[in-house]
Amino acid sequence: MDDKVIITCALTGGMTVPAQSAAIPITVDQIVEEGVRAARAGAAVLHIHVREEATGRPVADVELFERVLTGLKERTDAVLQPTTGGGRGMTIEQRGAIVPRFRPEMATLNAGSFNFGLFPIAQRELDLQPWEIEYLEGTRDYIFKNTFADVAYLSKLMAAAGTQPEIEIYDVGHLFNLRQLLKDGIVSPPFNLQFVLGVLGANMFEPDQLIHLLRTAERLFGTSNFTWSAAGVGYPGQFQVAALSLTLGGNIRVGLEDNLRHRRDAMAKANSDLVDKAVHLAALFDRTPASPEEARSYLRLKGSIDTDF
Ligand code: KMH
Ligand code: ZN
Repeated sequence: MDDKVIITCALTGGMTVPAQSAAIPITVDQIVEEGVRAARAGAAVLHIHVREEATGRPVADVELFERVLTGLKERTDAVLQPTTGGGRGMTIEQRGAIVPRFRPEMATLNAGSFNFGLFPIAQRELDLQPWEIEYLEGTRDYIFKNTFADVAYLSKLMAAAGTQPEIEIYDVGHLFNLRQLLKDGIVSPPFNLQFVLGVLGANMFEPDQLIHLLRTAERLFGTSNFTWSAAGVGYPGQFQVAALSLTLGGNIRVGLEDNLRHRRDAMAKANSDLVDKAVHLAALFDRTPASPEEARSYLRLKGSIDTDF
């Protein structure tokens, strides 16, 4: 994979509210259209959340997931990776329901609990709906709960469904959590890790932080026991993380779930703007986007045929 890079596009999600950008896909049709365009632009993996269609509020509605997953599967071969992280206010059962229902090739598995602060967004000059203010302000008292019991619960669902977890690591302690889960036989290598930097309450992006995460994973698990990708939250963090990940030989995640700008002075008009920029950046490092089939082989996925949607 030296000359390839797996680009994941996180299309929409619990990190943002609709008032921040008209480009954030809300309805099933919008999410599907955005996913198709992102895949055409070079994303091999589509990371998926759903939103209540009337309001844009992040929800864990299985019926909405079904419409998005089937809509995307009809039109793209990209790996479809639904979230089990969800958004504020969802129980672990609600978050995990997509796994036995759809038996996806891949789903996210968040490796630790932490504060998840979105409240600074409520201080900006935005035309926020009352629910958006409540959602953002409510994160002053929000813990993104991923206890050992939660991870074990989701991990068991994924093992039974043949779903490969993408393990989200936001801070170095999450790697030590993973080591304990490994010792307890709850997860097994090789792991697919996603280092996420820039969430208020976990780790911010500094080059040393990403390098420390990578070196710690190498030390704990051995270099051949995991693949990795990195995701930066916000701008310019999303592309700074991508550039460092490309430098270090990792894969990258971009998308409107985590960042709304594709240049300092320009909002992205679509997820594909962010994927386009990632493809151009990768080209500077002599890397071209992996195809969905190449991603499946590298990430050891079972294939889209063996899913229930
Ligand atoms: N938006 C990321 C910071 C998940 O969906 O499981 C969190 C995320 C986790 O994408
Ligand atoms: Zn997500």
